[in-house]
Amino acid sequence: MNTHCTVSRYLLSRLQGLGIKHLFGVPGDYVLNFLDEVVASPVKWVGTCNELNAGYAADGYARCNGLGAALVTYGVGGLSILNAVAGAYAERIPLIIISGAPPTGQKASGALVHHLISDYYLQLVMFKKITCDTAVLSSANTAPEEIDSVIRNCIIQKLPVYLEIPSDIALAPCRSPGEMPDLAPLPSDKTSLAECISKTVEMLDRAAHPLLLAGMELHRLGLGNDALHLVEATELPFATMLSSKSVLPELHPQFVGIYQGGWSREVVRRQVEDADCLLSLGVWMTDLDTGLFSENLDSRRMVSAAGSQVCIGNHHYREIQLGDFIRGLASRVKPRSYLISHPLESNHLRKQFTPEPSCVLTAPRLYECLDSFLDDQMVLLAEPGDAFCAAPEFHIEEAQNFIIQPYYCSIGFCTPAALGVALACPGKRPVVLSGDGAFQMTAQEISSLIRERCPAIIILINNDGYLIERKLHKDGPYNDIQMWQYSKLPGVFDNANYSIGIQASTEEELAQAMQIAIREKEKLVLIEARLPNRDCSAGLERIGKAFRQAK
Ligand SMILES: Cc1ncc(C[n+]2csc(CCOP(=O)(O)OP(=O)(O)O)c2C)c(N)n1
Ligand SMILES: [Mg+2]
Repeated sequence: MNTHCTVSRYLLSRLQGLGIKHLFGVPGDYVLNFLDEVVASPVKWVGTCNELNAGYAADGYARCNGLGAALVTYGVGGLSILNAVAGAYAERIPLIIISGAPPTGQKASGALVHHLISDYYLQLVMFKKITCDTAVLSSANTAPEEIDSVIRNCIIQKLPVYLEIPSDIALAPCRSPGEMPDLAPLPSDKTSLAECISKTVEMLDRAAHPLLLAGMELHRLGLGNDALHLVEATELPFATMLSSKSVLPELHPQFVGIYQGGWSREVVRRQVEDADCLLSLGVWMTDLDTGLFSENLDSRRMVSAAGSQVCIGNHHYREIQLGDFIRGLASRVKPRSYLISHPLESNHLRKQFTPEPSCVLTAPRLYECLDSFLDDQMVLLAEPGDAFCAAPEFHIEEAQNFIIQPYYCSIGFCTPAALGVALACPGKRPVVLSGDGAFQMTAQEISSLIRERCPAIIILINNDGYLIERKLHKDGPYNDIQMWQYSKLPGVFDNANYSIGIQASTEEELAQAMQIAIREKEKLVLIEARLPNRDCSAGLERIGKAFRQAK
């Protein structure tokens, strides 16, 4: 046995090998042994203000880097990160969650140690529900295999995993890491694959108005380029959904728009629903992606590939990996040489924003202004709330440049996630579009953004409370929140001059503030956009109406 290797070093070496350069978290006595090894390794420790934020930061990191990791202490830390891990599980984001734990001797004797909830298994049981694999490293002999197996599942299944390391095991000597575990994706069933590709090719070649609907799994499985190759090779027009926004470029001439069932723009809804062959790739028909299930799609004219199966009419082909299906189709479908299948109308050009002199800011103008400033070096993160409802209107050209939690929808995600985004893609600038309510959940993570010199732009939509909730239901006092002096916050968290806070109440002030943000490339800039009269986007008005009617 190589005495220089320990369980901690083994794990850190694997993290490094998988492209993890940053580890987010909060210390505690059960993880200090491991943390000493972290700071001695090339993996950079990034402390956050709390564990929930560490989880969100690791999630943002994983959305850009392909994998993220967070470290917490037992009980108090482990339970604080649960909501972030649940979000990653719901949305298929691969995260490695490492928790320290009391030493094995104490566990064996059942000692009543601090941070214990009721027994030594409760935290593990909770994590089992929201991860695809777990391991409690109870012996240095078995730890390497257990670490490799858990990591392998994380990467292959694209889901969070949980590793618990008792504090004594962290320093226990173990064998040195050998070859990386085999991370090859699961194979498809060859016969079924060939059959469903042939059937799909037949349907597409026969169709006069086919269309490709690109879904969230393309994002999660990193299949954007394969899907782009397919649409370009075949000249198929395509639509995306809010959850898959920008997985295919939005300035592409074949882009039809964002499909949201009955909430779609009419021209988009018609083109998707009237397609005589709809190739649906990686789509999850969630309530918010389908306008509260108001989609009107005829399954007889559809091919749906998602969740490792392809459905054509009543026929289900199982064990089909989406990537294999898309690449197989691209090599077989005939290109369409006529423009009839192209979008009916183009709405894809970014408009210039010219502020009206002395004009009070409104929500639609705020979003127009922001859209005009976005560029390919920015990653837009949008919170649930009006930001989320306005999101379809932004023009995003690259898959990696738009991040939301479209399904789990936990408010407060974006500010800490921006920390992960900035560290995973140092060449890019995160732009957080957040409501005041969402921002209040995790605002303190601005301090970590400043400490790490992440030049995020935070656009704070100050519409005086939980506006989306006011619109979905009759209003009540529970939607009121304390008014903060938001633009002063960067100063509070900053002990040097790495940040700027600006307030904007008119179109001119906003345009000026955006110009400052662009100019001050190295600084964190928070722009508090004050919207009087609880003004909102057309998208939120529509969604509010749909929710109230559905009651
Ligand atoms: C963690 C969490 N708690 C509660 C909710 C329910 N929720 C969804 S949106 C929202 C209000 C958002 O308010 P704000 O951020 O100000 O956005 P606005 O609608 O005002 O634009 C709440 C409380 C949630 N999604 N996530
Ligand atoms: Mg609000």
